[in-house]
Amino acid sequence: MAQNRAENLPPLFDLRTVVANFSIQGTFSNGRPFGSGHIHDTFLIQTGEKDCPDYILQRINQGIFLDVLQLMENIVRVTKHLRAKLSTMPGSNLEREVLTVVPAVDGRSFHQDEKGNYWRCYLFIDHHRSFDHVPNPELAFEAGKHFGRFLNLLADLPAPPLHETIAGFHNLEIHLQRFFGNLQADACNRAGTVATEIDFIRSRADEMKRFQRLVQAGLLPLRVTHNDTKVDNVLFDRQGRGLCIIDLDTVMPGYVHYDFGDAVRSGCNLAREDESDLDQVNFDLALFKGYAKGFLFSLCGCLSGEETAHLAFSAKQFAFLVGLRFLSDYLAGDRYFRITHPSQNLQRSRVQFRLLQSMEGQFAEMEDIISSLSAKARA
Ligand code: ADP
Ligand code: GN1
Ligand code: MG
Repeated sequence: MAQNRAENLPPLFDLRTVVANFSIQGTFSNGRPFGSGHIHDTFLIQTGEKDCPDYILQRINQGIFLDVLQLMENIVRVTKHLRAKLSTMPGSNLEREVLTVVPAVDGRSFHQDEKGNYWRCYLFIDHHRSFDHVPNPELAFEAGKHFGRFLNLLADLPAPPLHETIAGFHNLEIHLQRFFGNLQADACNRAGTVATEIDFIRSRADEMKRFQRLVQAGLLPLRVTHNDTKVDNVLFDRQGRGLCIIDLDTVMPGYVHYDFGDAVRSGCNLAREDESDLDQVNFDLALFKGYAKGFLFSLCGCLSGEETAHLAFSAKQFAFLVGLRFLSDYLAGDRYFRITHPSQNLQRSRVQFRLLQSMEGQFAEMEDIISSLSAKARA
């Protein structure tokens, strides 16, 4: 696993030299850290010429993505498929609506430097807007519509199945085991400060395993899903229309609930993901309705009754799962998620657990929203 993410900040790289290994148009002018992703080191590379594009350069997190060749093979397959499908739709702008992998000068989809770091490069999608939580139901609708459309477009991705880039990524049993292992090891002597959160986890673990039981019973179809639908992984255009789904590292076989649950727990929380004032944390039903409407609009007729029946639950499941992962990482010494201060992962987990409580208080309404939207979609 990666070294402590705080100690890992900010590594100094000779970005000009790294960029020279990619087939970019124009010349390197400057590079700076970009975005708020928790996983990779991401840089915006600007070129000196007005008529040349800018680029996103990423140092891939090898502590998390253990097989970079498989990772990039997936991304190349997925982006090619999306591009082929969009190219048949009039008015599509392929360079803005799909990630474009910029090849290395040796033709590969990545570059490995002399220290062993893996780098990749994408065309920068400029003039976009991005949100940590969606500001209004109209944008929530757009985000839902776009993530739903993404699933639709990938539904006919030809065999073979995509590689599983992170084993057991959303498997709750695995994350619970890892959590209790980290708790027992208590490598950083932090367990004493999280008694309330441990009780919270214990009191809900069995309910949350419900989803795993459905999977084990074979009741849900395996699809190609994005699996990391945090709402800042959809870029919007200036008019607030969904533009491009990014962060394709975890596109692999999964269940529709992974994409719905993760988007809703991130997008419909009125507070920041690491908000320290927990009273700011609230799950917003109007945003939820907007998102669900957009998602079901795109997937109209594609989902089974069993799938829609558990969509509302998936929001709770993901608030629990992501909160558990943050707390687990806090106990392990912040090795997975990038942090900017020592208690950030603890704070993040508290936000998810408070969000889950907020969902619990409104769960009947959440279920009603999904049933009435899916009844309308069937009508
Ligand atoms: P992480 O896995 O660390 O979240 P992402 O691939 O999501 O990494 O990239 C981090 C951030 O960089 C995104 O949230 C977004 O702001 C920005 N970004 C990534 N790719 C692009 C792109 N092609 N064009 C514009 N911005 C991008
Ligand atoms: C990570 O990559 P990013 O920052 O979009 C994580 C997600 C978590 C999210 C929590 C590969 O998403 O699973 O839900 O942080 N991605 C990976 O903010 O672990
Ligand atoms: Mg991201």
